[in-house]
Amino acid sequence: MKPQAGLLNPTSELPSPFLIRRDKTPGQANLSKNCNSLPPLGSRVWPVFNSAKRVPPDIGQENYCEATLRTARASTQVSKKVLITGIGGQDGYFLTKLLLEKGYTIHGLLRRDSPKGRGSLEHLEQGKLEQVILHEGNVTSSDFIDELIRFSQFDEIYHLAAQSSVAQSIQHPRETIETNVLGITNIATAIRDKSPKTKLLFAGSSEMFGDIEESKQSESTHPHPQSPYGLAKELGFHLVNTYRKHYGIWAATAILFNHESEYRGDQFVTKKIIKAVVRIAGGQNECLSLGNMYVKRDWGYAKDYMQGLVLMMEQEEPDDYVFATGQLHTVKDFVNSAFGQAGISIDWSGESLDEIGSNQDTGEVIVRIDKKFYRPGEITGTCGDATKANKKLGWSPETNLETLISKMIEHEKQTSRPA
Ligand code: NDP
Ligand code: GDR
Repeated sequence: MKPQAGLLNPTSELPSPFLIRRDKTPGQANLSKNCNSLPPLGSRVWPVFNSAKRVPPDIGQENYCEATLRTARASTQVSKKVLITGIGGQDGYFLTKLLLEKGYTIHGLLRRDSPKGRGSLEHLEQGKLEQVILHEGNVTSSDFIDELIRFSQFDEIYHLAAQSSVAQSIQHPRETIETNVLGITNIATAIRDKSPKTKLLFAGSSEMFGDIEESKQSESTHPHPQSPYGLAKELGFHLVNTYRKHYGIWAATAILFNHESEYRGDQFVTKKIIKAVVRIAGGQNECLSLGNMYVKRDWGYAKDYMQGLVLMMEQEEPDDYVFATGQLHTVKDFVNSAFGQAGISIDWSGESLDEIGSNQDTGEVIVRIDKKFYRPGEITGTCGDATKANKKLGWSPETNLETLISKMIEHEKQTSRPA
């Protein structure tokens, strides 16, 4: 049977006192609630607490707990205990890998009944997933978040969980505002009231800036959001600032420009393009439908950006940083480049909604415009200035757009290959 990572139900549902599950990593132990019985597992069974890890019957629960608690306390002096919310998303994958390499004890929050299950975490190498302690719960539940944070006293929390699609936020503003506003509010408040030594890093977004009005957008650019998603991220940014300045907690926002990877969600334009390119280059008779191809984005590679987040968290003093490449490309540039890397050149003809892209060799139409993908309040261009991150953190992006596209194509070819 495939080994599984530890997954705990919301701690608020668990009877006290303590359950201590020893991690596979030598010298580390992970604490969670409930020692007297195994935690009730959710609808999906995660066989973490398999016989190998159960409390040995001959020791007795109380003694085992006390002994392991001592080990755990000792181990926290060398290994940081970190919570990543939204761990099953694109960025969660890269951040988990980076922090595991540092020897940290990683707790991850997954949404209960997520249609994606453990999402990108499934791609972690053999042996890594087993080191992650997974909690199932929703960032919108203040009771759950309070209890998790109060009990665990994390050293650091990376708050990545969000409804992250701008297009979805236009369709479903209420869900976006609920998740993206309540999530950061619950976490920051729980830290302030129940675990004030915990450092908090919030994944903010360039979407809060809105359309570009100067050459590049930096930490001092005034926000003008143009979608419910952008509005919610702006609120998160101000909330983090308020809690830092007035309530004394270590809290900071990473203002992230678009970053993509092999593990990008299917709803985003880069992944949508790559999937279609690989299918079309593989011989499928298909046409890629897109919205506005003339919008410009500053696309980077997710791993580079997560390295930036780790550097931010390592700072003594909390501060906000922009992460961006400073390079602008249109969606059409991305399309040309992706098809080009797959060996297909495109002839463009027509204008506006009638513009089409044809395969230069076969004449087949492989790209069309569909009005339904146009957005009201579209941000026509965003470009970031990461000078501060470069100067203060020594950060700079390592992966250019061509390399990013090549990584995405390679991954798509591997994973979409028929078994
Ligand atoms: P993803 O959408 O890939 O991941 C977000 C994760 O949050 C998903 O795993 C999702 O779970 C989880 N989530 C959503 N709602 C809840 C909830 N109510 N409770 C608990 N978990 C929840 O996003 P990315 O990894 O790309 O982005 C990470 C963060 O960075 C997000 O906050 C995003 O807004 C922000 N950001 C991202 C940028 C980018 O270009 N990637 C740029 C700027 C900011 P589920 O699978 O169940 O939906
Ligand atoms: P974005 O990413 O809205 O910038 O938000 P997305 O990939 O969805 O759109 C990028 C641009 O491409 C245009 N576009 C299309 N987009 C999609 N999804 N599908 C299409 O068919 C299509 N055709 C054209 C869009 O209009 C848009 O201008 C991302 C997310 O990761 C956010 O979480 C993050 O905060 C911001 O980047 C910075």
